[in-house]
Amino acid sequence: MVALTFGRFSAPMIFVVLVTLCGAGCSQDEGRLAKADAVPLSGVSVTGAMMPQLPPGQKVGAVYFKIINNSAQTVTTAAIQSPISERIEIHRTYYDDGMMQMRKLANITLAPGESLAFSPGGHHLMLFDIASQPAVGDSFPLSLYLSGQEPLEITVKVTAIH
Ligand SMILES: [Cu+2]
Repeated sequence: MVALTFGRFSAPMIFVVLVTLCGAGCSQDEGRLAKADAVPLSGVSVTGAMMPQLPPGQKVGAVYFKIINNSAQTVTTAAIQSPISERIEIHRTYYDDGMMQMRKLANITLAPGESLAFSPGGHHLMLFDIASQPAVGDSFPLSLYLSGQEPLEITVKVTAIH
């Protein structure tokens, strides 16, 4: 009789205990995984983001910065957005017969530990159809999406043309 009662209650009790343990342990793990998918990789950073001020009448700007991948995984750019431009491309300057040319790149990929400087004469972001001329000293936001990650939110400072 005692054994039967024990048997009757033990199954649900164990079930509850397991669910409770799992509720604490498992959901935390799931939360961690979900976060790893959604949060910007903490090891990827962008520094020194700047755009030389556009000459009067010009609607195309170049943005430079340095991106560093100190995360443990290879990252690839997926999309770049900014409220000041509907069309942003990754370009690389090269010289053909002494003539400066630009090539559009689909994306850039950085292995763990790699960094890449976007700088005049090299890689840059090209922002087309900039509607309003930002003044020197102004800044604007730019979202850099890395595949499978939340975007890196970058502040681009407008600098004087040298
Ligand atoms: Cu360009």
